[in-house]
Amino acid sequence: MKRVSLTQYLVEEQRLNNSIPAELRLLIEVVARACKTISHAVGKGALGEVLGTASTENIQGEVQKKLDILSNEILLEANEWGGHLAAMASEEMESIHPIPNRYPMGEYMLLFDPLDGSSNIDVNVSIGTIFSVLKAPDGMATPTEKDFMQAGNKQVAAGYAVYGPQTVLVLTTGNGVNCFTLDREMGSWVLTQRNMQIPPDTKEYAINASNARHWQPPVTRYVNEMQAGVTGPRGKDFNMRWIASMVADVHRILNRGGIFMYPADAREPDKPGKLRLMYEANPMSFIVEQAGGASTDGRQRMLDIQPTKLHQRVPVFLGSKNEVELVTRYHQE
Ligand code: AHM
Ligand code: MG
Repeated sequence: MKRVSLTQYLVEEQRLNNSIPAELRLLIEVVARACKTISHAVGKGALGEVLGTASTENIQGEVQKKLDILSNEILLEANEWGGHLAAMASEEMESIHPIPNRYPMGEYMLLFDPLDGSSNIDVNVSIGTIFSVLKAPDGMATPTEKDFMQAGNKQVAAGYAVYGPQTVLVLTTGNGVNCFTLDREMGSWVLTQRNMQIPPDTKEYAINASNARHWQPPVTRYVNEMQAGVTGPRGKDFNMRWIASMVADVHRILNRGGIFMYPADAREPDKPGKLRLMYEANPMSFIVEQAGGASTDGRQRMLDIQPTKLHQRVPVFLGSKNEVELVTRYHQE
């Protein structure tokens, strides 16, 4: 089998579809290289002294793990010097990170969740990195948080890496979704799945059911109907999976369908859900839509939401199209 590397894929994609200019290619390759470094650190585990908790909290008031901080630093350092970026933003940093003056400024802006699935780090369950790429607004001089306030439909690229039994990188630049597997011996990303497609129907759902008593009525109705199985209104049995790493749950859905939900609930009424719009929901929604799936906040298309805050939270319903449409209809009724 002829192996296609990430670099070859990006070059050919630019030649064929003119969709990946050189600066964006550099950006994607740099992010992919950083993910390789993170994968290496994750793989060392206790031997690399990377497990456990740091003594700090992030802007969301969550206790940071050592690997959260390390992964954030790896991504920042890798992306500062290339001249492809104007600024970065991350789940682990309160405000945006402009490119230091000593480097040239580029036209893209990068957002990331450096290590998604933090609760799984110390127990050797799949975790990952999520990233989203926006273009800097025309005429931007000094980047500010306001420049990042662009709807998800403005993303020019998005992707995630999963550090699991295999390390994979899933990528879209708006022309379908492709998956690359890290060849650990050669240190290279090899194209292993072209044009991933999410089947429109599914019998599998993912939600943290321990929050059931806090759900809003449309979510309770939707889940109850699935749980009623073959004798209920849906007329079929469903299966449930919850990895507690969005990257891993989404990766399963890209491979065999399913719906992933993290609704808003009554636990913390002033927080609309747990997941963050700009570096979790938006990149995943771009990927899911590019693979033929759908993504909403329960009421409207995720990618059309106009962000107002960098760390804004949002309810998430994404995956197989017909299921996302059904639960969204329940919210609208
Ligand atoms: P993180 O970015 O701090 O790791 O939090 C996001 C994660 C998602 O990956 C996952 O879907 C969710 O939180 C799990 O939440 P819960 O602990 O409620 O199961
Ligand atoms: Mg996360």
